[in-house]
Parts: sequence; structure tokens; C-alpha cells
Amino acid sequence: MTHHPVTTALAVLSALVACGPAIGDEPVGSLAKAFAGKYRIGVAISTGLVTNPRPAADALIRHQFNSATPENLLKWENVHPDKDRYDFGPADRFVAFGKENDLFLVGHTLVWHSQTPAWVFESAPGVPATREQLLTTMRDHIYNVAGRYAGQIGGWDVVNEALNDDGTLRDSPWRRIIGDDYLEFAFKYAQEADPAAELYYNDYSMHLAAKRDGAVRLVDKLKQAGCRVDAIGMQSHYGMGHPQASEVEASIEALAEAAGKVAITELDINVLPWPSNIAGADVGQSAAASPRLNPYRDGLPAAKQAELAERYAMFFRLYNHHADVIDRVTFWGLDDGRSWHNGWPVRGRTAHSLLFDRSLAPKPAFDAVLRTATETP
Ligand code: 9MR
Repeated sequence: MTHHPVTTALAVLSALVACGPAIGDEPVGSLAKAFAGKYRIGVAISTGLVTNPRPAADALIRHQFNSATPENLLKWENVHPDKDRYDFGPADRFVAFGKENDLFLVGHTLVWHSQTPAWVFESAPGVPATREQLLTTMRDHIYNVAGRYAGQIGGWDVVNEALNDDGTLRDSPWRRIIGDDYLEFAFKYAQEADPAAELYYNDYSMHLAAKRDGAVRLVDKLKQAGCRVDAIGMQSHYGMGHPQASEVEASIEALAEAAGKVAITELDINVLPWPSNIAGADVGQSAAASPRLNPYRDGLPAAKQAELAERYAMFFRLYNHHADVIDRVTFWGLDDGRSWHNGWPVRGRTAHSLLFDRSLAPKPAFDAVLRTATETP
């Protein structure tokens, strides 16, 4: 099928109106501007958008967001794949993009059990590193990565996902080799690498009471040990039926009390059916594909769009109510086509988790979120 040139031109124009800065009679509002008095609005940027930039996506980011987190390119396996080799190319481009567009940049992440090459935990292939060796590896990595971007990356997820859902410390190689105090070293090295950067502890399922209590204990302990923790990150990978607003609210309050500030660091709402064997956001889990698990291949029906919009609005009303302790709300991806939910926990699904659809047009959820910025409580 060929497209009539006028139809094509109109489609291009309407896409520009939808996602670009004010063009035409009804400019699309800007999340960053609408929430400017409350908190920053961030977006996770995929590596593809950095290595293969798309003008329409760049324009959308510029118009809608004032903060950005690299979705993958600063993870250990990407930035420091071998002991003596760093790959700073994509990260340098991400930082340059942030500077050009005046975005507050968040580094994700320095110390995590996942996406970390095996060599980090070994002194020779198959031989576990000693505590001293692993501390040296951790320090060098943090100094080289956070140090390189000192003054440019404004805050770091220093440690990611150190807790089990019951609030105890995860049995990661970091903990097994160094001991429970590995987090203290991570925060200390990060502060030394860039004394001006904000330092965060970041985790998923933080609405769970036991995990929230564990995070409070963890941050209290870090502070007693003399570490600075500027905010606790609640990743916020949500579904349509869970969690309850009351659970999220209780965590915002408790975590803000412990750290002073909370950041919503990886927000998305998955409308797809949830495989029965999966819980939380642990990237190590997976489930088999089936048509039943991929019901919206051809688009999200209007009733579901409205439900998603209302659920997003509900969370933003909560964030607005607690805006005094919320530093930032970051969406985990720019648009539905780029959401990690297309590939996890089931491969090859059609996700609808974000505020912009696959053509970068704003969805009803976008309008609903934007409206909350000016609602009277
Ligand atoms: O969205 C990320 C996906 O592209 C990666 O394949 C995956 C593994 O690195 O990580 C995803 O991001 C995760 C984030 O780094 C930590 N919290 C959970 C996120 C979703 O899995």
C-alpha cells in the first residue's frame, strides 16, 4: 500500500504536534513544566536512543522531561566489561545529551548483584575473590565511573536491590565476599568519587511492609556508620491491581522519615496479565509465552486506556500530596515500544505501560497525569 503524500504530511504534522514543543493551536503540555514546583520528571533512556538517536524521540524528551537515567548503559557489564577495559562511549554520549538539554542526570547503578560480570567476584577464573580484593575492585570501579562524571551526573543509585522482600539482606556475591558492611564501602567510595553528587539506595517492591522496614534499618545503619544517603529510590514497577495506594503511601512516609527524601525511580504500570510464577521485578525470572498472556497485540481498548489513566492519576495524586518529600518521578522508558515489559517476564509481548504510545503520541494516561498537576486536592 502506498500513502498519499498529503496524508503522510498530515500524519507527520500531527505527530509533531503531539510530541514536540508548542506547535499549532493546542500545544501538548509538558510534564516537566507542569510539575516543576513539585518534583523533577525523569525518563529512562535506552541505549538505542543514545547510540542511534531519533529526532522525534529527542524532541519528546526535551519537551516532557527534566531528568534522565540511562536504562542500561552504566550497568557494570556495559561500562566495565573486563577488568582492564571500560567502555565509556555510550555513557559519554548520554552525558553530553543531558548537558545539551539541561537534564538532571542520574547514574544507574554502581553496585548491583545483576548485570555484573563474573570476573568482578573472582581473583582467577573459578577462584572467589577475597574481601580485600573485591573492595579494591569496587573502589576502582566507583572512582573511575562516578569520578569520570563528577559534576555532570547529579545523583547515583549507589547500591541497587540489596534487600530481599522480607527486608533481610540479599545473599549476593557482594555480601558473601565482603560481608554486610559492603554497602557502607559503596556509599563511602561514591562520596569520595564525587562529593557533590547525591547518593541513593534503590530497590523494587518497596511498598511491602517488611521490605520498607528493611530499607529503613539499612539506611539508619548507613547513617550511623557516617555515610550520606540523600534519598531512597522506590522503583515502582506496578500492575493494575497491585499495590494499593495505602501501601505506597506508608512507604513514602517511612522512607522519607529515614532518608529525608524519596525518589520514584522506575515508574511503569503493566496492563498485561501476570504469569502466576513471577513476583516483584527480579530480572532473573521468566515465564513461557502464550497468546493468553499477550491480549493487546493490536492496541489497548479504550476502557483499558481509561483504567490505566485513572491508575496513573491515582499515583500522581499521592505523589502530589507528598511532594514535599518527593524529589523526582522517573518513568522507566520513553514509550510503550521501548518498555522492558515487551520482553519481561515473557518475551515478545506488546506492552502498554507508559504515557506515550509506540508512535510517541500521548495516551489518555498522559492527559490524566498532567491534569493532576493543577487539581486542587
Ligand atoms: O529495563 C532494563 C532492561 O532493559 C534490562 O534488560 C534489565 C537487565 O539489565 O534491566 C532493566 O532495568 C531494571 C533496572 O536496572 C533495575 N530495576 C528493575 C528494572 C527492570 O528490570
